[in-house]
Formats: sequence, C-alpha cells, structure tokens
Amino acid sequence: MPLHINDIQLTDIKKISDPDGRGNLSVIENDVLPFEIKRVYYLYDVPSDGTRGGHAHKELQQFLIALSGSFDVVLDDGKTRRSITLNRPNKGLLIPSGVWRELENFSAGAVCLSLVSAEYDENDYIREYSKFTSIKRG
Ligand code: T46
Repeated sequence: MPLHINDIQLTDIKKISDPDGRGNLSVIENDVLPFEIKRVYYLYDVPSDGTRGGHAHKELQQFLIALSGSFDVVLDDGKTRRSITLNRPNKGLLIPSGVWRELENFSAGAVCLSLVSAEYDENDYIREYSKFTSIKRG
C-alpha cells in the first residue's frame, strides 16, 4: 500500500527514570526500529534560520531524535506536506524511504541525532524537488 504522509508519526522511545532523582536514560534496542543501524550522525550548531535536508532518499530509512532543543521536520510524499516538531529526547521520528524532508526552526542548542539504515551513498539522494515529484508521479 502506498505510504501516506499522515502514517508517519512520532514514536515513543523507552525512558528509564531514575528512582533516586539522577535523571532519565533512554534506550533504543534493535527490535524498536524496522532496520539495522548502519550509521549514526548528528546535526548541531544549526542557525535558527538554517535549513537542513531538502532531499529524499531512494532506499535509506532513518530515525531522527531531538537529543536537545527542538526543530521542525517538514515531510512531503509528493502530494501532501506536513510539519512535525521534535522537542523531546524520548520521541523519535521514523522516516521511510521516498519521503522528501526539510529540517527547520532549530532552537539554540538543538542537536538532531540520526540513526540510519545504510552507509553514506550520494547516489541514494534525490536532491531536486522536481525530480522527486516526477518519480512519485511514476
Ligand atoms: C538527512 C538529514 C536529516 C557525509 O560525508 N557523510 C554522511 O554520513 C552525511 C550524512 C553527510 N556527509 C557529507 C555530504 C555533504 O558534503 O556532509 C555534507 C552535508 O550533507 P547534507 O547536505 O546531506 O546534510 P543535510 O543536513 O542536509 O542532510 C543530512 C543527511 O544527509 C540526510 O540523509 O536526512 O541530514
């Protein structure tokens, strides 16, 4: 069944609160994600008017987490566009392949952690929006 953008929702990440008031610990185990983590990278020091992303992936799946601060992820499946705010380290956003994404409105100190399903491969990127919509139209 084709993906609809509204199917993409924030996912809870297991949070272990310390009984002695030492704060929280969150953990992502292998069974949480529909892919094996092959690479980890993170975005930080993004200016408040800066935009990251602006592309889709042919195959790559990824899981984004706001480790600190907040930012918005604009998702686009070629028909519908919606924005999801990430602002908690115990919430993640699973982005399947074939979805255009733009990250914007970074708060001061925001850190975006990205867990992804494959090694870096520039050939997996669709960086032109017109090409993306044309692929989506088939
Ligand atoms: C995504 C968003 C959220 C590498 O050499 N290795 C890497 O693993 C990555 C991710 C990037 N790079 C190089 C490629 C470019 O020369 O770093 C430079 C910046 O990459 P890019 O313009 O793709 O950065 P973003 O923040 O626009 O996009 C990145 C990811 O590429 C992308 O998959 O979804 O973060």
